[in-house]
Parts: sequence; structure tokens; C-alpha cells
Amino acid sequence: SAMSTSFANVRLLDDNGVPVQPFLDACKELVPIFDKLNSTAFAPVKMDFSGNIRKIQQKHLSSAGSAAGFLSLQSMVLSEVRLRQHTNSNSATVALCWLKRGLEFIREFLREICSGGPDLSECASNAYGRTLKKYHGWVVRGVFAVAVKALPYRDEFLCHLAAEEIDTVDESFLSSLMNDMEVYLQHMNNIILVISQFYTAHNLDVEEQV
Ligand code: EIS
Repeated sequence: SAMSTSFANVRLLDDNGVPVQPFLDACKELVPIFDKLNSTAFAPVKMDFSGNIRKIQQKHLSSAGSAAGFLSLQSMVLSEVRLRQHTNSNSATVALCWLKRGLEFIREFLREICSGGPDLSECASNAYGRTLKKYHGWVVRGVFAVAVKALPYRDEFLCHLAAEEIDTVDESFLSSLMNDMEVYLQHMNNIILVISQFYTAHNLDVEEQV
């Protein structure tokens, strides 16, 4: 299925550095899921998530080949800190902060699904309460409420995670998908934790609500 490889390819460097391109590629693999959900309710979420990816990608490309060429997400962020650019609204530091939060939401959402939650809206609401909600004011909470109502049934969603087109969910598909998802979650979680600890250690989290 689609869930088995991407974050497994993000191999941490010796200093726990997160290699930029494999990380961005793993994030990009999530974006087509929004298209399959086929509802405009997800447009703002997709725009935000892919906007974060694009911003970090641009920063990485613009540094390629220069002496400052970034080996890791952390070195990219620390170079902005040194230049006192990290709090600018267009910094990679801010983009990665929100991207990390989006990934934390996805992780919690998938965990809810793995532990059997039959109702995706409930899975999403639980995940939201544990992750993004505290950073959102009432307007953005409303955007979430609209997206959650547009979520499909569990089985339809699980079909979208399959590598090939499938239209029926049988036992063998489900058990291999759940297995892939557990593995995917482990790799994804390792990367998220490294980034989160880095943001905490350097006091880089954006604390204001949006
Ligand atoms: C940040 O947005 C920008 O990301 C950042 C910069 O512009 C900064 C300036 O303050 O703002 O306002 C955004 C915030 N982003 C702050 C909110 C957008 C709408 C979020 C609504 C909540 C959606 C929850 C999900 C709905 C259910 C989805 C179920 C999906 C199956 C494969 C699924 C993936 C789901 C991924 C969900 C990721 C949500 C990420 C939201 C992040 C957020 O709160 S910058 O931009 O620096 O790049 O310029």
C-alpha cells in the first residue's frame, strides 16, 4: 500500500539531522490523499499543508550548491536563527513548525483509525483535540468542523490509502494495510519526535493562536 515506505526513507544523520529532501518527499506523498477525498472542504487544509512543503522546498533549492547548502532541517532552521530571520512570517522555521503540527494531527488520526475507530469524524475530532486545536481560534476551528463533516466512511478512506485502485475492502487487504500503517506510524513518529524536541530545545514553536 501507499503507507509503507516514505518516512522509512528518512534516515537520520549522525547528529540526528533530518535529511531535507527525503523528508519533503515523504510529506508530498500525503498530498494526493486530499485529491481522492474529492471535496472542496479540504481545499484550505491542502493549500496550507502543501504551502508549508513548498516554502521549505524553495529554501532548500535556493541553498543547493552554496556553502550554506543545508544537510538537515535543523541546519536550515539554525541558519535562519543566526540571521534572526526565524520569526519572519515567510521563514522556513515557521513553515516547518506548522508542517510538524499537521504531521502530528495525521499521526493521531491514523492512530485512531488503527485502534479501530469506526467513525472517521470521531477519529479526526479526537486527533484534532490532541494536536491542532489549541493553536486555533474559533474561525479556524470552524474550517476544521466543515472538513470533518466531509470525511467519507472508513472503508472508502482506507481504499484511498491502497497503492492500486481497489473498490472492495476484504480481510486480507485490511490486515496488510493495518500492518503497513503501524510500520508507517513508527517511522513517521521517530521523525516527528526529533523535530519536536529540536523546536522545544530552541524555543522555536509559534505559540500564538491563528
Ligand atoms: C500557518 O497556518 C501557515 O501554515 C504558515 C503561515 O502562513 C502561518 C502564519 O501565521 O500560518 O491557519 C492555518 C494554520 N495551519 C496556520 C489553518 C488552516 C486550516 C486548518 C483547518 C484544520 C484542518 C484539520 C484537518 C481536517 C480533516 C482532514 C482529514 C484528512 C484526511 C492525509 C490527510 C492529511 C491531513 C492533514 C491536515 C493538516 C492540517 C494542517 C493545518 C496547519 C494549520 O493549523 S507558511 O504558512 O509558513 O508556510 O507560509
